Amino acid sequence: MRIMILGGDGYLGWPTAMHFARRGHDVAVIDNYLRRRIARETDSQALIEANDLPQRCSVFYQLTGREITHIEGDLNDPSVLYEAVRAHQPESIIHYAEQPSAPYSMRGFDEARLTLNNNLNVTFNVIWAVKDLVPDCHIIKLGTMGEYGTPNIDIEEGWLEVEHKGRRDTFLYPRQAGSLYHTTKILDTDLLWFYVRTYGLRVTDLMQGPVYGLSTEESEMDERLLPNFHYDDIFGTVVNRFLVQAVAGIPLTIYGKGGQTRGYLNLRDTLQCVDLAARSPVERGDLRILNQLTETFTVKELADQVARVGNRLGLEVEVQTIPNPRQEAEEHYYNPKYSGLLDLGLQPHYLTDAVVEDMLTRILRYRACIDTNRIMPRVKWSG
Ligand code: USQ
Repeated sequence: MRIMILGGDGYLGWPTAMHFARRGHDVAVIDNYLRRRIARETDSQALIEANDLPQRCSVFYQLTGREITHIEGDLNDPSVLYEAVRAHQPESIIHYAEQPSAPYSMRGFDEARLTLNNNLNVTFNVIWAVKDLVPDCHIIKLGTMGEYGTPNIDIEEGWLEVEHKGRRDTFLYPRQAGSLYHTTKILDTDLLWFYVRTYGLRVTDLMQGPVYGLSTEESEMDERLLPNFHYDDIFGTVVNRFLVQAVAGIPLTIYGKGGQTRGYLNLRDTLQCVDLAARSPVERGDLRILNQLTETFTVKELADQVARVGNRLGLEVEVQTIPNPRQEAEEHYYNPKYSGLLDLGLQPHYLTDAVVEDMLTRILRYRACIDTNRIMPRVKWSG
């Protein structure tokens, strides 16, 4: 398959590129290093900062003999995307090219505007490039479970059948996000759905929960292939943050009551999910929405597990509750359906104590690089 990965420098983008290239697919990645720039600007650099794409592609080639084409370019500029699509003629486009941080999107006017413009423009450009140049191409878009928010009813997989005054119809499941970043993903879904209906595009929109993990099958080959791994308050997701806090001897930062429940998955399972989606393209005119998670936890359950395993390793881990910088429900109903990817064949890697121990052990090697100024939340939703 000819695959283009937009946002190929990212935490998910680079492992995805290696995954497909190693399996013999023809892979091109595009990135403008936006995340690296805003990480520098907000003093939120990764614990393990990956080399740039040309260097990593070269290491990967030396080890596997497989080439990954890399393009540095800003996908806000339609000509960059059109040129790349013309040259590569992708059968699948995996679209990760968005500003991915909820806290960054809530930091102020400039950050909110950048998030809104970047995320919507890139999705819009992808839609048009596919429609004009490769209308059969399957767009696989990374959405987020955060699009649904935390409703007091079960979360269905993308769609809800509604009965109203004796009549029935099916609509996109109601969405109500908790940050501007998550809201841009809702708007992406609406744009995609409009253009799927209008132009008959093929789209899979993956509603992903927070991801954790440091390594994948391919990154095990060489440390220089590791994805960038964030633990800061801006780009670090909660499990990765707790692991680093445990190693650094900082009490784990539960925001508020800690009853916030989310659907989590291992980085290795993100690759499986995207692979399964790519190998089962939808028909023209279909928008398939899949909830991408393997298990649910409260934040407090996660903290307790990391503390328990960390203490077994002799780390003396404490757990603290700090005022919640976000506006979100801290105790709520949460029952998402997520059978679509399991039906396609997903074999989950669950967050067992052994997995936590393995991640803690890996992070211990980088203990000296942890900057403790990047732990406490620096962005408040209330401004
Ligand atoms: N949290 C804490 N303590 C921390 C960090 C986070 O209690 O130190 C809490 C948050 O308040 C939230 C939950 O943990 O309730 C998850 O936070 P997160 O930072 O791991 O995830 P979030 O900001 O929601 O965003 C992440 C990714 C995003 C993805 C999303 C999926 O950065 O790209 O879309 O997870 S979801 O959360 O399901 O919307």
